[in-house]
Amino acid sequence: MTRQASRVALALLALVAAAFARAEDGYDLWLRYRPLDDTAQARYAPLARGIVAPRSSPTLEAARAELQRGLRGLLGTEPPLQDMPTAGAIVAGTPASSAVIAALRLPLDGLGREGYLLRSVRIGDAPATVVAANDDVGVLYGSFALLRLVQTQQPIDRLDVRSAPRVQLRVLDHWDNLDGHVVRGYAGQSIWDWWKLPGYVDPRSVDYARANASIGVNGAVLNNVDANAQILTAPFIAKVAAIAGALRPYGIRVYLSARFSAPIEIGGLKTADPLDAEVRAWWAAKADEIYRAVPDFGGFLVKANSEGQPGPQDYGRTHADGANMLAATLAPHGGTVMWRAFVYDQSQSDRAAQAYDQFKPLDGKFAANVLVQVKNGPIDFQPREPFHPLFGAMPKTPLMLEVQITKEYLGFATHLAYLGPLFEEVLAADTYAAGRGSTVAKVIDGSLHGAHITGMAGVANVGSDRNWSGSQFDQANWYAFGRFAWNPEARARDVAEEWVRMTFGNAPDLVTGAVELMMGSRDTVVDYMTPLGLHHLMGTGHHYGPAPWADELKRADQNPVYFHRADAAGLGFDRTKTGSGAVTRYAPEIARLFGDATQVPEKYLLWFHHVPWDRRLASGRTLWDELVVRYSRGVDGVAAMQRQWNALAPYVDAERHAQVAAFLRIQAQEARWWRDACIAYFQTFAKRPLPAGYAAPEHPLDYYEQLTFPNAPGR
Ligand code: BDP
Repeated sequence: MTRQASRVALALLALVAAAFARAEDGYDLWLRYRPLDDTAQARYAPLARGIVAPRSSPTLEAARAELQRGLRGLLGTEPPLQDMPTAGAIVAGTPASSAVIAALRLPLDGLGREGYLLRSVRIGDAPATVVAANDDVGVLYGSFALLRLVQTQQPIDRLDVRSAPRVQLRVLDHWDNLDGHVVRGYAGQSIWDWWKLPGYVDPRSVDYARANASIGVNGAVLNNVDANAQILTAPFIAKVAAIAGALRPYGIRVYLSARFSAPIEIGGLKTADPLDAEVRAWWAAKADEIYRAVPDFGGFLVKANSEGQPGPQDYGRTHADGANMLAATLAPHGGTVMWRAFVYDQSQSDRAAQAYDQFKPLDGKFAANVLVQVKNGPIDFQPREPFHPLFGAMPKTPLMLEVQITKEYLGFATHLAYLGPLFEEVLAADTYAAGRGSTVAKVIDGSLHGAHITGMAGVANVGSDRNWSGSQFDQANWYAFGRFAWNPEARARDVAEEWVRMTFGNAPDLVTGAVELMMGSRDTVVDYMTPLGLHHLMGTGHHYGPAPWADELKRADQNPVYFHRADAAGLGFDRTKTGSGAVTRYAPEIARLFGDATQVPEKYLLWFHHVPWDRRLASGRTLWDELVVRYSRGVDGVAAMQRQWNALAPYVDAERHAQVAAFLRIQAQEARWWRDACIAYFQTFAKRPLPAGYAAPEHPLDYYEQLTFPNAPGR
């Protein structure tokens, strides 16, 4: 080739690559619908022959549109709409909306409103694939499920899939302020453009709704738990109604975080006492006003008497008094109160026990439409926590699990940490509340204690970034939340595999490699941040990077030194009976296990025990040596993820590959920073040398102590 010809060829290649890359910026999430390879297209081709689907409601219309859009992308042919099915066609609908479905007399019992049936049938002589449900929203969920089978290249010729959600309220909590800032958000600004609403509804809301419907999320709390009462004023209610209108066809109800003192701030009352008649009347009128604008409004999320937020205790009332007052105003409209148990008071007692101590005595005192929303662990969304002791401890109260999808304590958007294993770990944890097998999953799906109302909430990681979640892999955490809320006994590995296939592709080496990378990622973060049960060592306020030395906050129980308790003797928080006693909040079987330093799983060792530096652990190494080994293992783990990711380059489009690779480089540097800062700090107590072969921290301790991050995002 001449010089010029090769230059032209290179330029052409670059153009092709650029076009490819532009198309893959992550906006499409797991709903990419890129063409399958020829063999797979041939296999699913019959689905493109036609769709028989009623369009008699916006939800059915959305289901039809999604099937056509998905199959057009995946198979290259858009299935035409038909009145009567041709061979191979898709038939979607409910018995009420579709005569064809009604005539098939399918077993839809037990699927509820949201469940669906996917089945291969014969209509006359012709084979067909049915997407059937009792209600339109079930048809929508079933349509996404059928597309997922094609996207992940599963067999569909003898289909018989019945699926219904095991949890009723599957809700994303947006910690979005009314000025567009997202608290603990690392993916840009809020997707709610309050300023332009209600006149302009960003079409992005519809893609947001599609993504949620595809994983079964059916609720969204639109505003931050540290709520601004303005959201309850008439202008904002109109804005909320506009958003609700965009989400409604996708089966999503909107909820609002309610500020407990709103009757004073926007109602002109002198008190917000929940037992005051005027206060009750104000809230009742407010609820009526909201329901006039949003007839299917979901209800209120409340953070009360927590971290400075107002609440019923300001008036000598209990959390139950507060929750029940709001519940009474919502009950006539079918709304729900999600009352958070994330509280810790001014007492000097162990923060890990305080929510339990405040809420356990209130079991049985909440109104029927109240859920108490409990974080996965007793402190605060740490990389690893044991399950919250309230799970299983309030048999007469529906408990809702709250997890954080946004990675406030796991390296923000740049660190790759797949949270599926974290969700699975808490849901599979055995509370022993009613003997062996009383898992958190069974508490929250209501099966353990017969709860009549069930829920799971995830603090959203969604923002205005083009890729929605701040990083490509953080999309997997949104996806996993939905899948676990639908089925709390899901497996993180299966969920990761689905997501990889839909998000990147089905090549076997790609799937294996990416799933391996994801499955180890959260443990890697735990290793380089908070191994062996350490927790809350993050920088004060912004929670970015290590600051185990931090001791400046007035409240002791917000300082890292409170949590790790390093001294000359050893490391860790003694929460045994002879220590803070927090371990006694668990069922006796668990309290015995966690309370025994020789039995407790090592991953929780320093959560429950103050352990001498020279104590031998399972590895035969001393605590100090093991600590150094774990921190170092975390750093090595990131290097391994970098190698794994590089090996996947042939399978991933250039733009997404490059962004993940760049983020992994940041993660590698910051893992080293975490390791070195923590080892340098803990060594001042342990006063022991590093084990042979382990590198000394790159800088002296004071270098790390002097770093400040006034502009860290998400505050
Ligand atoms: C903590 C966050 C804080 C939240 C709080 C909560 O740092 O911004 O307001 O949780 O859940 O993790 O209320």
